[in-house]
Amino acid sequence: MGWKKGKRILALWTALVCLTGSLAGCGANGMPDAGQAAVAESGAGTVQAGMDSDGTGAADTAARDTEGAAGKEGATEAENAEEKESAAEDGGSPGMTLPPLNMPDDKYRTFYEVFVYSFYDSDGDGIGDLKGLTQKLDYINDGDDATDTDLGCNGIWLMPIMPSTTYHKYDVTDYYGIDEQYGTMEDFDAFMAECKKRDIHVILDLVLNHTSSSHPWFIAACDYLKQLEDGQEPDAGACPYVEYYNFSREKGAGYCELDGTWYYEARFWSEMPDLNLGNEKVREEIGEIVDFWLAKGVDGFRLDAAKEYYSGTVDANVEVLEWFNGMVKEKKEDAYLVAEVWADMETYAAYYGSGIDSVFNFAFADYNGVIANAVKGTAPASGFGKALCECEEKFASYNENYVDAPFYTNHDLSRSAGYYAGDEPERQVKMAGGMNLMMGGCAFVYYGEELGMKGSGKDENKRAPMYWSKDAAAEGMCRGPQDMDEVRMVYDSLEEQAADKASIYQYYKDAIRLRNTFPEIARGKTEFLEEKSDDQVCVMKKVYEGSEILLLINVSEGEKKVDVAGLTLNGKEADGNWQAVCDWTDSAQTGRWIFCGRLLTGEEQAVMSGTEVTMPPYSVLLFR
Ligand SMILES: [Ca+2]
Ligand SMILES: [Ca+2]
Ligand SMILES: [Ca+2]
Repeated sequence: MGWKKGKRILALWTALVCLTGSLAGCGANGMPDAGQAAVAESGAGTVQAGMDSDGTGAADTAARDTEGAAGKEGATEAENAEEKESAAEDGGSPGMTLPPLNMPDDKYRTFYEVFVYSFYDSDGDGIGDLKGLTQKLDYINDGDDATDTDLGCNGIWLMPIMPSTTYHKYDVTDYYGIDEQYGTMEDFDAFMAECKKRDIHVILDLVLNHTSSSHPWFIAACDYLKQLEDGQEPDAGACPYVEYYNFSREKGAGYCELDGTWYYEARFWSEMPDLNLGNEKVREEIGEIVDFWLAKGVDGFRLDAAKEYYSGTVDANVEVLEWFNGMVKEKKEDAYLVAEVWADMETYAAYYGSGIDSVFNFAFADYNGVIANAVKGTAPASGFGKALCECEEKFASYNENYVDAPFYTNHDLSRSAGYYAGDEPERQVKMAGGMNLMMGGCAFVYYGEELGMKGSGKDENKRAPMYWSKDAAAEGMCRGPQDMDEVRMVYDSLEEQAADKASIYQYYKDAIRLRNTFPEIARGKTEFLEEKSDDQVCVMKKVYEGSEILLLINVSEGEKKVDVAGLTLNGKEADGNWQAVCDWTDSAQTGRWIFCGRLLTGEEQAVMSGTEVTMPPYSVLLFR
């Protein structure tokens, strides 16, 4: 091959790279990797790894020439070297030339749940802090769409950061401060400023069901009650704080003893007295707390334990949320609110009646949720699509503006690396994370899940130090909660996983990348295609503003074939003419189905032959 021809091919190759967003063999970003294609026949023949099979179009020409020039078998060493050089010129390293992201500025984000205590320690005391988190923001999102060295999350849920007596900080002693273990208010302001630069939205964990028993309100109330004469009734005029909590002379369910005479409601722990959320003064206090943090620039709140506002009384809880939602939205119209209601789906769906944006979708989480059951094979894969449709219908019946809040694990649940006991647990861990991130709504990823961290049993174990490095003495490593058992990791630390294209970490990045590229994934209405689904395969469409995306999900350890004949996508009937190498921003004009994304858990590639799609084990394929 002559030098000139080589240059021409390189130019085409570069164009192709721009179109696909991936380089030969790297397969990053969840996009089909044209460079790995081994076969590309004309007409509607067999297509591997998403090669364009049609005989026309620039992308196709590029694909052909690429195969000739840079394909693994035909290329000389010199040509391959030249290709690498070109890639380096192009973006610095393979995989750096990315297709455009498409992220409408709305509430359908991908949040990263951070336990500051265990994330990154900036001052060497072993406890994570806000400065440390700020230093690691580029890990979560560097604010540059052109790079893929970050996770791609565009939201952070901060577990409680206010002054508290415990390591977990769910017992607040001051709603207007920063716990000194985590730093100062200046640190928080600096953190917020860096988040704004990166368009990372921040929501605070707001604990309204209870305060700490060391909160000045509770101390004042108790001091007042203790000095009352025998039989004397408390007077809120003398001490308003007696009405901030639920005091009683009777020891009701969920009550703790204060002294020989008085009891107080404390559902979780004696040192977490429940607030009386029906009290007007308490509501005024909460309004001021909201003002304070909104002025700090936070984008919303995660509402802890909303089910216990009035334990056992859904209507009363919904009323509290309705008040809170209205109050917050009056102050900040586009604030984002998500409530924790740890209950069954029928129950938490009803909380959408409050008008709140989101309620965590517990049904899909945990070792026995919809996702894990499908991945373990203890429930049919089709159950995933069915459950999604069921939720969408149910939530919308309460509030048509609901935003689902899918998550897979959180700080109260065992980490997912322990869920799977099969032969290929790593593939299952990836698969389940991928399914979580293919769900509609505002998705939440618990820190460390993207590394497959371990942790189960007592709560402390679920909140182990972020696994930056296998060296516990490495810079920034936290020591974890004091009562944590030794948590043995089964998968590598970030250091190794960042360098391994097949790691859980890369898989999560690819999944988030797909989410940030195709708005249909988070925002589309699910159309479950039951006739194409079975116990191991779930086929569904997502439809958003008239644009459709097709998801094929194989949760089995074996290959699965799906014939898409009879299906229509964006007005195009499946006809076996596939397009993989494309500019999807203009896909409506191509007249062909586009293989536009995939999440693979192993070496096996997708193969399209006619209208039949062969899905690799534990894979997600996307078409548009
Ligand atoms: Ca520290
Ligand atoms: Ca980036
Ligand atoms: Ca309560």
